[in-house]
Amino acid sequence: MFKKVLVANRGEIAVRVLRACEERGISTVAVFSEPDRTALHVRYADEAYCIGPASSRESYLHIGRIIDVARRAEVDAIHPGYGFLAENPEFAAACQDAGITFIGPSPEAIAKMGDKLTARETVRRNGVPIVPGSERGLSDEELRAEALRIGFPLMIKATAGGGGKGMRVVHDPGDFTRALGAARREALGAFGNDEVYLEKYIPVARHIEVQVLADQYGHTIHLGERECSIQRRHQKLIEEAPSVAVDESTRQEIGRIAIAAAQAVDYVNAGTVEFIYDVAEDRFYFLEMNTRLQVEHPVTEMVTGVDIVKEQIAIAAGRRLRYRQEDIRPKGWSIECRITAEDPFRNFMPNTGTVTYLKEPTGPGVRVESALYRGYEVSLHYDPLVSKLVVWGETRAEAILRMRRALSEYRIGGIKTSIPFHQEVMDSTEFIWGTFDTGYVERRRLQGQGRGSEEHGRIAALVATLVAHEAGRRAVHIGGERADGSTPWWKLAGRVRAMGGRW
Ligand code: MV4
Repeated sequence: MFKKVLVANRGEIAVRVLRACEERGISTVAVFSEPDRTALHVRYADEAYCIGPASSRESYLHIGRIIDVARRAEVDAIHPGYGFLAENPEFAAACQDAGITFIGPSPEAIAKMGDKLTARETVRRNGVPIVPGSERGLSDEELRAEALRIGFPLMIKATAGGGGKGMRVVHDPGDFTRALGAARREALGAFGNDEVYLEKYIPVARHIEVQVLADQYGHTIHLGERECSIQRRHQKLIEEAPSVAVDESTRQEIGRIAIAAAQAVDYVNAGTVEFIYDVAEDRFYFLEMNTRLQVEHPVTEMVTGVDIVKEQIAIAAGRRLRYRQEDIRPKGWSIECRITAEDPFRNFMPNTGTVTYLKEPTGPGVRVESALYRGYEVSLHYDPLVSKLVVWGETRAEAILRMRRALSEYRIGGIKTSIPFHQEVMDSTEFIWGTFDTGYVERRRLQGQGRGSEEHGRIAALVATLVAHEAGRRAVHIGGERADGSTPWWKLAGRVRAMGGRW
């Protein structure tokens, strides 16, 4: 096992990885930018080194400085967390060249999945369903012909893109040529590469992803799915495991497909295979594979009992997977709310300030992954994510009720956070019944009353038990919402009676 690991990240994820090292008896090294000198990850690590000024380019993205510190501190391995250098094949290769283990997949696997056309083509050859679309190396003229074959609406996506960057929907054949030009220019500006491809557009979709783990000996397992459809401008806000849209046989099927996708690139370590679920057609398609630990990994940990970060370290150290697929038996339900330093009443405007008061929730089924402390200064240099509130419950309803309780206990003074947004979601019918799709956040208007001021939210959540647990079937829409998306409790009661449920 490694003796010393460097964590090339900041914030809550750096702390998360340091905790895994601590449990494995591994010494830890943190790196930090000048404004992060007093950050929690710096205090948690055994040693910490400044790697530059606030600018990420000059600190957390600076491969040379990080490798220098790793050499100086004589670490065996580097964990990249998520974001920053986590999916940079040059960084993974630079670690290798310095004789340091990169806790993640090979540079080749990262590069193959990072190029979205290569990823599509590679997984397709392994029997993975992909959205009907175009292949590589087509001229604008040939793409236009392809567009007519695929049909409208369609999407133009940047080959070097991913995560929603460089995407465009085209509804009308007359708009295609202009959109293609604009997409190419945008891709060139953002990624230095103007290659694009086409996909049939899926108008009503859910974002569902499968966690995989693969060791160095060809053993690959999946840990079930996460539902990530509650997002805004491609930033996920709430995730849960499992998904109400996935039944047991579908779970096994998309699990097998996720394993096939990973094996197509000889994947090693933890990764996530992202699917788009076509609600109208009831079909799953591969979208992309994220070759890193994800923000939302805790919900999978809560339902499977697997410590994904500790497994990542073991895999990188050459250990065999401790689990066979049959050992993975998800239990209960987990939900994560991303707490960001954004004002949900001002269009999620990022805000700055000093945390003047802090009381984080605890109690049964509550887990907080936080970088916050009293005196912490939120700046605009980095991602606004400051904390993740994760709950577990026996049923989805219990998880929702726990989240409501934990959100109401969470007190953060001095900065505005997204907590009021989460409180309203926990009261909304669409969320409680699980009938949402990726358009959910855009459709809603935040009411601004903050936490559910009425009893109906709590009752609605209780009622969800009958759907998620007792009825054991996919969510159904009940209708009758108020303008704020909540539902009068008597309508829920009537629905439950109609379903033959207890009230
Ligand atoms: C799509 C799609 C519909 N049709 N592709 C967004 C993230 C990136 N991984 C791929 N994404 C999507 N790809 C096809 N062919 C819908 C999404 C999508 C999305 C699009 C617009 C607004 C919000 C979205 C949320 C999740 C997924």
